Amino acid sequence: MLEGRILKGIGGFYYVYTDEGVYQCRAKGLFRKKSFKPLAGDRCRIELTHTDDVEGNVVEILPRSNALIRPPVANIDQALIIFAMHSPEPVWGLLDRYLITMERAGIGAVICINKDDLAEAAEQAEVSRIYGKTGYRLIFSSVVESDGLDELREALDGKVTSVAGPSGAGKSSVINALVRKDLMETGEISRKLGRGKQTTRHTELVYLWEDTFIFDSPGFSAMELPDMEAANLTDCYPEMRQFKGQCFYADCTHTHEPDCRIKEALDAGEISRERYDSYADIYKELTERRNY
Ligand SMILES: Nc1nc2c(ncn2[C@@H]2O[C@H](COP(=O)(O)OP(=O)(O)OP(=O)(O)O)[C@@H](O)[C@H]2O)c(=O)[nH]1
Ligand SMILES: [Mg+2]
Ligand SMILES: [Zn+2]
Repeated sequence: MLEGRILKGIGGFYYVYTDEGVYQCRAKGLFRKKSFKPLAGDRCRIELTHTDDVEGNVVEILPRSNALIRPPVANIDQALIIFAMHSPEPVWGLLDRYLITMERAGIGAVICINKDDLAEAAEQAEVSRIYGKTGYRLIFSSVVESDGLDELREALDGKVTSVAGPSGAGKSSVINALVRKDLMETGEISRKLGRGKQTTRHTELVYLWEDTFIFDSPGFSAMELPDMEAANLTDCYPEMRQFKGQCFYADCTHTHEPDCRIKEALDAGEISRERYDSYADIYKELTERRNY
């Protein structure tokens, strides 16, 4: 019996990373019957077999510390959210939605803004202004110019990190640059659509170095908000959360009330206008959703 981590599940096979190497395994009928689906990142026990088509059987999935639906991964320590400065153009509202999902899941996030080589210094400063006060670590990178890679390596070291971001942002390219090998397939940006073409099709856990793994996943262009009360949204914006309980009204929504500490912070530049607007948009969406 060996213990390992599921790297990926494709076509009924599970590829399990162990100290002795990677084994191609089947999951026992047990899982199928209970409609339990092993996820990439699951820690498991395998039994080695000696049949022709498989090397082992996954006989047990160990308890998960967490699991996400999008991307479908288990046991992650943090999320790395990768957006591009250009090509595809960043949609910050989508980044905010992903951050909210991670806040709800209690998982820390690092923001990586890739393709820095395509942007002017002023554009980088603009992104820093919007996200610099959020408390999230913000790393600018360029695979083309090998920028920011050491900072990324440091942020990932010793952790299991899930990567997310729009198709074409350069998720697989960044992973290849980190391992200094063309491990993951990368794709072009469609000139006509101005976005990526979903080059990565499966979620896969990649071994980077000792105790350090990263998930590559297909990009997404929409992110559903978690099921939550609008009143809890402030908790999902770290730069707003710090002012909790400091508004005049205990149930202040920070949208129209007087003596609002969040509005004061906005005026003082402690919260960026873009992040505040994103809060207000999503707040509205959450209240409207509850009326259905
Ligand atoms: N200029 C520039 N291009 C980059 C950079 N990083 C990646 N690219 C290019 O962007 C394109 C898309 O990169 P991928 O790594 O396939 O993007 P992805 O996020 O994995 O996309 P999906 O797998 O579809 O989700 C490729 O043509 C890369 O060569 C960068 O830092 N600068
Ligand atoms: Mg990819
Ligand atoms: Zn308020």
